[in-house]
Order: sequence, then C-alpha cells, then structure tokens
Amino acid sequence: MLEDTIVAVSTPFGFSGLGIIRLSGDRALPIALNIFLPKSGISVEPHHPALGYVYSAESGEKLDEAFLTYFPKPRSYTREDIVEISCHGSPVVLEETVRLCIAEGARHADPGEFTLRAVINGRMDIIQAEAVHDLITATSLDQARISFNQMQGRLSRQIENFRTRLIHLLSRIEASLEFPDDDLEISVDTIMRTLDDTLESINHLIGTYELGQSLSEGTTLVIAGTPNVGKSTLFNSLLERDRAIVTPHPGTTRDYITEKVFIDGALFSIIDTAGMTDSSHPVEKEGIKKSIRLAEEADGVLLLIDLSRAETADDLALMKKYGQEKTLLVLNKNDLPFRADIIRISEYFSTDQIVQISALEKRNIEILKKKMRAYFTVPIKKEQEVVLHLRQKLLLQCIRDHLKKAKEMVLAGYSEELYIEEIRLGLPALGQLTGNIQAEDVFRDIFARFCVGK
Ligand SMILES: Nc1nc2c(ncn2[C@@H]2O[C@H](COP(=O)(O)OP(=O)(O)OP(=O)(O)O)[C@@H](O)[C@H]2O)c(=O)[nH]1
Ligand SMILES: [Mg+2]
Repeated sequence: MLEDTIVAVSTPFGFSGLGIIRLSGDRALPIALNIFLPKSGISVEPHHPALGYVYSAESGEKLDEAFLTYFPKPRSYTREDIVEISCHGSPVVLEETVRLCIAEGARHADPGEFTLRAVINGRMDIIQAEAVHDLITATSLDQARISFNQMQGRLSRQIENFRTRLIHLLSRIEASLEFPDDDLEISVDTIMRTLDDTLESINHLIGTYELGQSLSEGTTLVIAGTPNVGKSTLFNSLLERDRAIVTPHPGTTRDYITEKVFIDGALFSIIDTAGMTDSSHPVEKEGIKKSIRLAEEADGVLLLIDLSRAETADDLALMKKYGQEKTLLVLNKNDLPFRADIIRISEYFSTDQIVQISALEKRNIEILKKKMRAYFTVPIKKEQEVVLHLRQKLLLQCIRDHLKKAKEMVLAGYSEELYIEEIRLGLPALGQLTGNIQAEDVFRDIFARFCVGK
C-alpha cells in the first residue's frame, strides 16, 4: 500500500480563498508536473512555492493559477515525497485537479491515510497522530494547547518512560534470578518503589480523562428552579439568542433543551429544564422527573429563584437539595421589587455562590458568566498532561490492573517468576498506546476515524 502515490484535497469542502491538494509518494512530483506548468520553466526548487498553472494535458486547457511546493523525503509530513498545490478554494477546481492527478496514476487517499503513512514511516507515533486530529477538531484553546503538546511528543515520552522503567525492573529481577551468586539481588523495597511510582503516575493520567472529556464535550450545567422563575429567559440570555419559548405562564417548558456555548474560551453544555414542582399533570410530571435526573448527572446546577415573589416551599426544598458544592444560586428578576426573603434563601449557600441578575434585562449576566467559569471549570496548567481518548484511558487501566496485581503478589510473598510474568503481561498495553508494535490492522482501525486529506 505504501508503493502508490496518494492524492486528496486537504482543506475542507466549501468556497474559500484557497484550497490545497496534497500528493504523497514516490511519484508525487512527476504526477504533479504532468498537470502543472511552472511559469519559470520546468524546474521546481524544494521548499519554495513555484507559481504556475494547473492544466489538463488532454485538452491543453488552463484550469487555475496556483502555487506548487515540493517537499522531498524524508523532510516531509509523511516522510515520503510530498507535493502541495495551493489553488483557489473552488470545490469544482479542486475536484478536477484531483481527477487530473488520478488520471496521471495517483490513487485517492483513504481517510487519515497521510497521517497513517507518517506513523508507518516513523515520523510520529499513534498518540501524536491522535493529537493531530485533536488539534484540528479542538473546541477550546485549552484543548488545542494540550493537543499541540501531545503532537510534539510529550505524552508519548511519558509512556515510553513507563515502559523503560518496567523493562529495566524486569531485567534486574531476571538477572538476579539467573545469577544468584553475582550480588545482583534486587530488594523487595526497590521493586515496590518502582511499581508504586509507576502506578501513581499512571493513575494520575487516568484521572485526567474526565477533565479531557469536559474539555471536548463541555461542562454540563442544568438550569433548575420552580416554574416561571425565568429559566428559559436565562437560557436564552446565555446563548444570546431566542432558543427556548418564554411565556408568563408557569409550566411553559415541558421537555429539556440542550445547547453548547463558549463562555470566556470554555465550552459549556447548558440545559434548560421543566420547572420543578409538585405537579399532577402527567406531561409536566414526566418533564420534572427528567429535570431531577439531569441535575443529578450534570457537572453543575444553576438554581434559579424569583426575587419578585415570596419564596415557596418548593423553592426552599430545591435550595436544601442543591445547597452544595456544585450549585450557583441565581437570584433572578432583580429589576422588580423584592418580595423574597434574601437572608432566608441565602442560608444554604456561601456568598461567592450567589449572584443577583435580571435575565430579562440582561443585568449581571457577565458577572454570572465569570462565576460559571471560575466555579465549574478547572484551570489547566501549562505543562499539564491530559488523556483525551477512551482508547488511551482503557489501555492505561489495563497496565494499571496488571501492575496492581503484581504488587499484591509481591506483598503476598509470591515467587519472582510469578509476579514478573504479571508485569510482563501489562507491557503490550503500553506498546499499543504509542503504536510501538507492528500491528497495521490496529493502525487502520484508528485512522479510519480521520477525514480524507489528513
Ligand atoms: N421582570 C422580569 N421578568 C422576567 C425575568 N426573567 C423572566 N421573566 C419573565 O418571567 C416569565 C417566565 O419566564 P420563563 O423564562 O418562561 O420562566 P421558566 O422558569 O422557564 O418557566 P417554566 O418553563 O414555565 O418553568 C416570563 O414572562 C418572563 O418574561 C426578569 O429577569 N425580570
Ligand atoms: Mg421554561
């Protein structure tokens, strides 16, 4: 499969100023020069864009004015010869240019095939390849930063470090078994320390997965409260558009609505719910059940109270229920005269959990947003490593389970042969993390999730 030269459009489909076509493989340059006429003659200097025309040899017709850049192997993304043709971003022109390349002997690339080649040719490992995908699809700057660092190989080095540490441990134990008289004995303390240190680092990485998920999926917040307190009005204010129906009648929202929104660079998934009250209406009842379940599962709750009316038993019950860490108390309708007893309703919350707003007049919405950012999102340290993929987490859990078992065996006084076997069983999982194994099928499976052109 690596013998043929592949081609694809590398920029997204659509009308744009520029669109790039990429060829990779031994015949990348000859194929490109059959469909491209450099203005300066026939020579193309590596790494220097050459201006010219895309043209059809069949009809002799010029199709577009474009730049061609040649990246000879091995200093290219795939470590093969690469040619990039930068045309105008017209889908018709780009597709025709690809067709011309195919007519000259190139093959249309499969999804992710450029990156697959980069991995197979040793330019990057699987974690780095996944990071390329993550960087492109990042939904926040934090996620882009983490992906960039992983693309540069930081997480891969950490995984490689675990592997080297364990292989070193195994070889020391084996040497002590094989040459018992040569003073090579390794103490149980040293074995336990290595296992403990490695386990601690692996557990720490596994623990970051949840943070990774909240970065890519967004922090889920439920807007909860009794009917008519202004939940849907707040939902619309946070989204800055009229998404949910608002009426003066209690019980307007029956089913929940979810929307994603960026607040100060962080992604939130906000859910507007049915007002929680003791309703006997079957539809309302069902909606309320859902609201309660969503609030339990969410990362946080914005509990809304209407300041313009005296607090009800339902309001107080909700405050009691949600007066805990993951809730902000939002006192709404502060444009109207207050009828609620603020001291009484604030009882279950600390002052930094409370904010007064008018969802209708958009008062203090910015303050609420700042509080949401500070209260519900974890600041990411610059150097922090975060596991972003379930695949990575599952493999880390696999190695962790083997190391834990090995540790228990050491403590229970099992023979060295038995517990080193247990450690050895965990090593393939570390290999699979970076792709430090020759399993092309595993690679293909992973890269099939990518888009064409990457
Ligand atoms: N004066 C004032 N009125 C508001 C404010 N927020 C909402 N309202 C009004 O309160 C009424 C109910 O608003 P909604 O947003 O539908 O309330 P809700 O909590 O979603 O109601 P349900 O879906 O029925 O549970 C509407 O008439 C809104 O215009 C506010 O800050 N000030
Ligand atoms: Mg509503």
